[in-house]
Amino acid sequence: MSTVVIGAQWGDEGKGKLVDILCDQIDVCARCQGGNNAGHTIVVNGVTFDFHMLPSGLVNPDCVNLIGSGVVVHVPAFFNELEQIEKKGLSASGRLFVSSRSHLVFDVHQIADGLHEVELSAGAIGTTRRGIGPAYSTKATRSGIRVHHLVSQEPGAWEEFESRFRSIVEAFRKRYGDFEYDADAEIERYKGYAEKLRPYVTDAVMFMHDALDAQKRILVEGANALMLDLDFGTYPFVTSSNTSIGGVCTGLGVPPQKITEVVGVVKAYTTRVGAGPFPTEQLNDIGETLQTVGAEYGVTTGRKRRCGWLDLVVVKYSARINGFTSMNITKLDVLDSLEEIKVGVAYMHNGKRLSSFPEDLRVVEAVEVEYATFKGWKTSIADIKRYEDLPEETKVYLKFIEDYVGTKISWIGVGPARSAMIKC
Ligand code: 2SA
Ligand code: GDP
Ligand code: MG
Repeated sequence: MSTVVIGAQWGDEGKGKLVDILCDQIDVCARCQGGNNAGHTIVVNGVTFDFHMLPSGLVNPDCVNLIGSGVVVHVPAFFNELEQIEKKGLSASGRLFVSSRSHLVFDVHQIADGLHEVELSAGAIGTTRRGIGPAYSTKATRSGIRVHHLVSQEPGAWEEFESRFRSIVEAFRKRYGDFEYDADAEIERYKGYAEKLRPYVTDAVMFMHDALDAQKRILVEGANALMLDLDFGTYPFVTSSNTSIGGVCTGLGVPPQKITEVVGVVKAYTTRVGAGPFPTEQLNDIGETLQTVGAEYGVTTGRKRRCGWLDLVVVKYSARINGFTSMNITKLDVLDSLEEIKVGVAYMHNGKRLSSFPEDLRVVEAVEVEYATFKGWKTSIADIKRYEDLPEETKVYLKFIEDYVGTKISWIGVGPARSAMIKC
């Protein structure tokens, strides 16, 4: 049985918290795409954990965790993050693995990420500058370095690593001109990392299929979200991986039939970090309230997140592509104080109602959003544990979402803590 958790909007819906809750009944937690651009905050017994590259399943001491082949791995960040969570009392010993097929992100990719953003100037994507785009492009041009290249003990392997590495640096120098980067020192540093990383490395295809054959309960933790998908998001204001359901198969080497559940995580309003169109954005008091009450800051970069109303055109588009079998509505408590709550239900363009999310960003920028308006519940729902106990106005809001998307709500988040989740 495998369950996939995917963000339905532009990220930061609260996937980490759901993954943590589900991991109670899970044997294996796997990441399939992205890198340390992800940021998942999990609050357990008052302790806050921030995960970037490591799977959130590490919070459960019985859960084995995998960084899959589709993930791009910055090795120094991997060890840094490991050290941070170990300081908070978690042990990853014997239950954290990295795919030998994962591509490596080097500091030179991060430098290139920054230089590219500067070059784009006003058209910058607003990346996390973690080198994600450059690392995936190195992979796509077949010049990349995979984990096995680094840790291999086969004759000639280290020489290949070195030569591939120098070619990567040279290519970026050709592209961006000279920049400060000591390639020799980096190669030396990676000699040490090869030894340090080797115990974590595994053949992730075997790992996943052994787990499936043994009927292990598997959870795949999506990073980023559908609207940041390289193919289906608001291109080019997207990340460089497939954040949609397809990324699970390509990133882990598992066939689609093995995916039994796909939970779409939907924030009760919408946020976005970085540039790009955002039809329901509220550049006013409402946006400010959502930002402040929802504490909407990037986990990786600390950037303020842009905020707006829930956009069901986006959620429906996301549900179709990902095949959500149910949804987790999160951060519903953030709407507690609002007099009225709006929800985007359609896009109008040149007097026509669009039938799906448009691919052309000029159109996305130009659409007029049609809203449905709901009465706010004006009371705290933070301590509510059962669906039946929610205010009537809240139930009306939730029912509308379910009906519009055509997918049932299985979980409702009413606060950041693990305990603040209603199971429907
Ligand atoms: P990148 O760095 O190449 O993946 O950036 C490309 C776009 O993808 C967006 N992106 C994200 N959006 C939301 N959350 C992300 N993770 C962090 C978090 C972000 C942070 O959890 O808060 O700390 O700023 C994330 N990662 C990438 C990014 O904003 C670009 O629009
Ligand atoms: P992810 O990237 O989807 O895992 O989400 P992030 O961790 O980046 O951002 C979600 C933020 O909202 C985190 O700070 C969570 O602690 C917090 N959070 C998650 N669920 C809820 C909820 O139901 N209510 C409130 N108030 N906060 C939540
Ligand atoms: Mg996040």
